[in-house]
Amino acid sequence: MSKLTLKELSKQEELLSGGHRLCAGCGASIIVRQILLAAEDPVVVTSATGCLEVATTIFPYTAWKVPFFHSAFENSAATASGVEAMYQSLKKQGKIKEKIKFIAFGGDGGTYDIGFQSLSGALERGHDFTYICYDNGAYMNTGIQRSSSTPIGAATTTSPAGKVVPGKMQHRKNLTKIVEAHNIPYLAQASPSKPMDLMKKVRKALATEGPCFLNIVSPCNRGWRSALDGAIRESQLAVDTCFWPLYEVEEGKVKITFKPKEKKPIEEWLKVQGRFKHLFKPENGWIIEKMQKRIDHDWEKLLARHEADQPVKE
Ligand SMILES: Cc1ncc(C[n+]2csc(CCOP(=O)(O)OP(=O)(O)O)c2C)c(N)n1
Ligand code: SF4
Repeated sequence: MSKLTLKELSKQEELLSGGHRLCAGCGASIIVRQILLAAEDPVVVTSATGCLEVATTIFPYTAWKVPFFHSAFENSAATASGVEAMYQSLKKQGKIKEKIKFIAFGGDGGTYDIGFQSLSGALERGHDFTYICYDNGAYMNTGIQRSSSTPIGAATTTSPAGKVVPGKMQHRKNLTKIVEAHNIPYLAQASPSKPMDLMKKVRKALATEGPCFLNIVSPCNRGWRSALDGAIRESQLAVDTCFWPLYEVEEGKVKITFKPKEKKPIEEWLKVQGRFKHLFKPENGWIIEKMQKRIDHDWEKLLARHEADQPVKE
């Protein structure tokens, strides 16, 4: 694994071409470009149905300059497993000499919910691949329905804020923690607002033998009801409020890779998104409090694990 430098990256070809149909300002395309730039070896990509797949592979066109498999909504990980198993067999037979790496993509709907069984199975079988969830917190492609990743209080088309409920009533699922329970060699959370951190994690994951997992916060201006040019600002606010901590778990050891100098209150992230507008009415303040409490609790736990896992300085 070679060292990542901006100079080296600037010389590389972009492997997701422009002209795809993702919305202007969509976080997913920024994430994919960063990932493909970080990959050192040739990669084969699979992707679950969702915005990323639908908007980059409109027949007869493709925006991908790497081999790409469209799986069903529920089985990006199973598809990657099959391709990886075939590669191992062809390598054994001497029919392939080249080193190839495998990346499976899924949105949060295709990962936290409907593709969870295929992800869990592939992680348990130990395939040599990296699964990447671009998490925009809802089923965006089919009209912004709530997923198990949708934050508490968010208005979506299936958890609309109104007289009956003030948005989604449940906390989001912590999938990164659930994936960790599979005891895989490497997993991390990343954000496109910290590209070097994100790309280092991608490089580490691809260089690691066995299953790896990255969960990446992915702003969606349609679903988040936010500014077209807000993706980087919003993903950084997610990090600075510790809604989306940047950390990795390598061989079971936790390391926080970015600690905000000053942890911002969650309101900072909420107020730039129209999907949380109603939370600022006095009668809904309790939801913000509840969310803040959960964030504080999770962050304190993560800090403690980080401290416990750092090598003792001599
Ligand atoms: C089995 C199945 N159920 C439902 C659908 C319809 N469908 C296509 S994309 C999508 C939402 C995808 O959401 P997510 O994975 O979060 O990705 P995003 O669109 O947000 O990028 C749904 C429900 C489908 N293709 N297959
Ligand atoms: S709806 Fe959201 S996730 Fe889908 S392409 Fe548009 S900005 Fe991206």
